[in-house]
Amino acid sequence: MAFELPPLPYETSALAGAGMCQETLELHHGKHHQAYVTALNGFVEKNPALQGKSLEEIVALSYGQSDLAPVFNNSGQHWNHILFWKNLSPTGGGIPGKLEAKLIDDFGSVQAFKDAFKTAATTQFGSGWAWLILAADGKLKVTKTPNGSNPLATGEGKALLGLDVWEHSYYLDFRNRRPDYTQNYLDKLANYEFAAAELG
Ligand code: MN3
Repeated sequence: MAFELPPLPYETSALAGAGMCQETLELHHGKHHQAYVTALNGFVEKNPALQGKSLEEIVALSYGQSDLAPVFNNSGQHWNHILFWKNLSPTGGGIPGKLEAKLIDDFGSVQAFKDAFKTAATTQFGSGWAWLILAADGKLKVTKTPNGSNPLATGEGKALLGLDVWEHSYYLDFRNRRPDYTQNYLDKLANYEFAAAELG
């Protein structure tokens, strides 16, 4: 069965008031994410070793394999964007009490978490992602990965929030200002309700 582009959980115009315009979502979801899905399906079609495997299995088996780098890049980006759309909300920015308490426990304060996330997002050189993960030791941590990689591949932990810092995700709304895009995400777009639910 071929992989498919999941529908957005909101209208393409829904996030405009929170700093992500309709054109950004149309291009990012309809063109960029679709291109990863199409490319991945092409690789699966040509490689029997990938057939019948789940997306997570393909990410895991292609990670670090130079001959499978294009498979990893496209499967990783498909996985990352599935999470990314769930991580955005027209009414984002509000942190539920359960998650707030854990952020304070593990980072010292909500501000310290936001500062760490902003640093990760802005110091990722070139394309990549910033993450809030639940690490194996039970603590929340902020990490970053290049290009299509993610915490599933690296085994660092369970991804709760992933912010796309490829230029295609912010250039129409924030031009070259990645720090402003990241700050806006943390304050207005991030779906902390989703992250709190994933905490379990
Ligand atoms: Mn993207």
